[in-house]
Amino acid sequence: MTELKKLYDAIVAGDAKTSLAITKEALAENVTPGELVANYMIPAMDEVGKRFECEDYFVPELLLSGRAMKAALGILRPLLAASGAQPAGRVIIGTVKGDLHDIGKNLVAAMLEGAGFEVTDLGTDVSPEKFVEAVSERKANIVCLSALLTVTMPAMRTTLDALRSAGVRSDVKVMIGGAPVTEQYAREIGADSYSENASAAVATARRLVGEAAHA
Ligand code: B12
Repeated sequence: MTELKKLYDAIVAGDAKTSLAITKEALAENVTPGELVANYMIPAMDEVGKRFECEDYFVPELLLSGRAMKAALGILRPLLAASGAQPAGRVIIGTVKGDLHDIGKNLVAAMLEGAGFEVTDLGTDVSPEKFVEAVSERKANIVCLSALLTVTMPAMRTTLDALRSAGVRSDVKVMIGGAPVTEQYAREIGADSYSENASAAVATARRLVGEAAHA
């Protein structure tokens, strides 16, 4: 019987090879993808986030852990989709125009995916027009905007303006985040929510989809 805690340990240690191997072994032993994601992978990334906050971990460790998480998600994603479970919601995510930081955005995307959301990642330096196009095309429930530079934060406002001008603002919830972003800024620009980190983003995304369903 595979010791599943090793999956948690591999992600925290940034060991993609082991994370992939344990995931394969666990699946062969009929452990469900949902159990792996919820009980081992998300808690591992939470731990990685905590270590980064208290400066035990730095950017290289974050990247390695993100890669180990992605390696396991790569084989789980099709299984999660094939399990027939309805996606928890459709999410568009990207780093706003002018900004190339993507480590945090990738973590948010991976956690949302792990939590059963269908995620379309537009990458970095994404123009407002590209966000609008993706929201309309994918019929997204939520659009997530990331910014790490104070000088690129205004692009969040511009993106919201573009969603309004295109007449799709009321179709989609807007969640924003990134180190310089605050709850107050979210209110100021008329976003629906702000989340401080990737695990909070999952809880907020679930709440936003629930609110939209009851609107
Ligand atoms: C790594 C890094 C880089 C890398 C980026 C690599 C990559 N692929 O992302 C490189 C070297 C390319 C880089 C470049 C630059 N950087 Co830089 N960078 C950083 C650094 C060290 C870490 C950022 C990071 O990845 N953090 C780890 C992740 C996990 O945390 P996070 O991004 O905050 O994400 C978490 C939350 O914020 C949240 N979150 C993030 N996005 C979203 C989105 C949503 C929707 C939600 C809900 C939540 C959420 O959840 C995440 C996970 O918990 C920071 C310093 C720091 N300590 O933050 C500087 C920093 C952000 N960079 C800075 C600067 C100035 C630059 C440059 C302008 C430097 C230069 N002169 O060229 C360029 C800009 C390039 C550009 N146009 O974007 C400054 C920004 C200052 C400011 N306030 O504007 C910082 C703060 C460094 C500093 N102290 O001066 N950088």
